[in-house]
Amino acid sequence: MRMDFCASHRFFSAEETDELANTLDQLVDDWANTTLGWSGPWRGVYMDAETEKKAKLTAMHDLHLYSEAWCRAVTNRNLVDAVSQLIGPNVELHHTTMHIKPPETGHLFPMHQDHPFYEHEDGRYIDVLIHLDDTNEVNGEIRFLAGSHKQGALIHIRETEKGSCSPHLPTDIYKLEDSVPVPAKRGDVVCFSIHTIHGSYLNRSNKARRLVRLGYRDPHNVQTAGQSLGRPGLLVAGYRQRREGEDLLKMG
Ligand SMILES: O=C(O)CCC(=O)C(=O)O
Repeated sequence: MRMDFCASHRFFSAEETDELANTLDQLVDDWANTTLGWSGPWRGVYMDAETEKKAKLTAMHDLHLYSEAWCRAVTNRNLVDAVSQLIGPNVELHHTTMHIKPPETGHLFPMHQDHPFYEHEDGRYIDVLIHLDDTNEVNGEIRFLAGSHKQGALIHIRETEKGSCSPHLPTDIYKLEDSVPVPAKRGDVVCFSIHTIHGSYLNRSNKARRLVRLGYRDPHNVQTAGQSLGRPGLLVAGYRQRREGEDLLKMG
């Protein structure tokens, strides 16, 4: 699998994808939250006032702790082997996160790296998007800035005069219109680096656009801040090599 700035592939059969999609819908009914999503001045740049009030995101973390189908997905042998080719041989699952753009005004993502959301010491970290719907320019397919992972971790805007906001890159320098669309089919998997700059437009279709992000890292790539800091994850490929003086994992 070639990794320039992102790579796309199929790992799940139609039946497996149906099961994942149905379970996702159940998780939405039972557990997920629908909110305004990310905050920040970028909302006024990309949306008029009326759309901005309506734009929402349905999200939840760690689906694999709630569903056996998603637990099987994160340990899918072919998927894990592919991630292992990119950052292996040793691979640890860090998180899973559902992103659903509701119909008509489903949440836009300004250009950003994922690094500020779960900071790690180096680039041995791969994000994997599992698509549960076909994506295109109408429902807001994922878009990448080609070659951007080579810049490493960038400083993001996190504060405005109104207080803190969701990390994002300056909209006058990093523009959605300069990014490369990566439309996908239901069941497709798209992989990219924690340092790849990406974003997506609003969902303007009359159906939800559903995907789940899986984060995998080299177990020696130490997390320094953000989502699930300090929590050990499943070792899905290889072995957790013990470093000089390293203690056993702390689970609590
Ligand atoms: O769901 C999307 O369109 C964007 C997702 C995203 O930005 C992310 O997973 O970091």
